[in-house]
Amino acid sequence: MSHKAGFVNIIGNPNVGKSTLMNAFIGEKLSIITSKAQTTRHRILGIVNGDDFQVLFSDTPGIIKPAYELQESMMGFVKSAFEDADILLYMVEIGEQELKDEAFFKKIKNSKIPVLLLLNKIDKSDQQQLETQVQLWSEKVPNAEIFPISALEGFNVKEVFNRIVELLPESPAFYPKDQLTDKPERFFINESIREKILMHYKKEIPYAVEIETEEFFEEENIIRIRSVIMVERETQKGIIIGHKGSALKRVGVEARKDLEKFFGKQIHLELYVKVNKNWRSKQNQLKRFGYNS
Ligand code: GDP
Ligand code: K
Ligand code: MG
Repeated sequence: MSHKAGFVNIIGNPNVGKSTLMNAFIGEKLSIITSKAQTTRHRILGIVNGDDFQVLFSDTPGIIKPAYELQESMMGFVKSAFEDADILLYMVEIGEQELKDEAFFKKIKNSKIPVLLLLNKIDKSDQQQLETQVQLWSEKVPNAEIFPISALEGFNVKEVFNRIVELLPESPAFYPKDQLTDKPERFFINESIREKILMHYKKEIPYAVEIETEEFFEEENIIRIRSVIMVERETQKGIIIGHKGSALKRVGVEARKDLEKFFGKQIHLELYVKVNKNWRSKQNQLKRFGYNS
């Protein structure tokens, strides 16, 4: 029996819905989603297996102009997404004009591999606007096949998936067929905690935070986890903890609920906060958190 497999990379501006789409394809919450830009910091692989195919999706951080070391590294993940893909999913949202980065836009237009342009969030548009946008994008990126979709409501997601499978090259599987992702369990723990911090704290706080899971003990009926929330300054530590520990407690409770769903087991989650001065600007610290190869 012939077998198809390949890498499919999802790129686009921040907040257009890339992580929502990847989770819709996978059927699991692999990639965290919030309404804030820069929610996704790493390149995350999501695997969909069939009897005769394997699709390897990469969710990437949105395209931005790097302002500090962490962002430089994030854009490295986006660049690598161009280099090893078999199919590109270029996602835009209804009403968006064009990619902020001219160089990326050129790469997409000159792409040697198939490009599917996904016009997302059409649940927010009417027929008239939709037609205008499809026309606009077909002129801007003539090499792309255009799919209007709603990643959130699942509209046309199946059709896009079927087209992807059609376009996949003949190849054996790259990963075992029961594998969902290339990231270790600790990664998802860290990301669940970071998602709650993105949701509940304002301004700079979420961007100054990194999570490290120090302990992961799986017992028969429970998983015991201890994670540290790293911040850059003493003042941020106080904010994370909140009045009598109330803010931190909320993060812990909500993250635990998500993790119980993800692992299908009872979770005991212990969180504490530590100051790690200016980690975002230090190469060695970024390496430790997996941002540089
Ligand atoms: P990313 O930054 O490109 O990964 O975008 P996310 O997947 O994190 O989504 C950003 C925001 O857009 C979130 O609030 C999502 O719920 C929302 N969103 C994603 N897809 C859709 C969609 O199809 N329709 C609507 N209305 N909102 C969406
Ligand atoms: K986002
Ligand atoms: Mg994302």
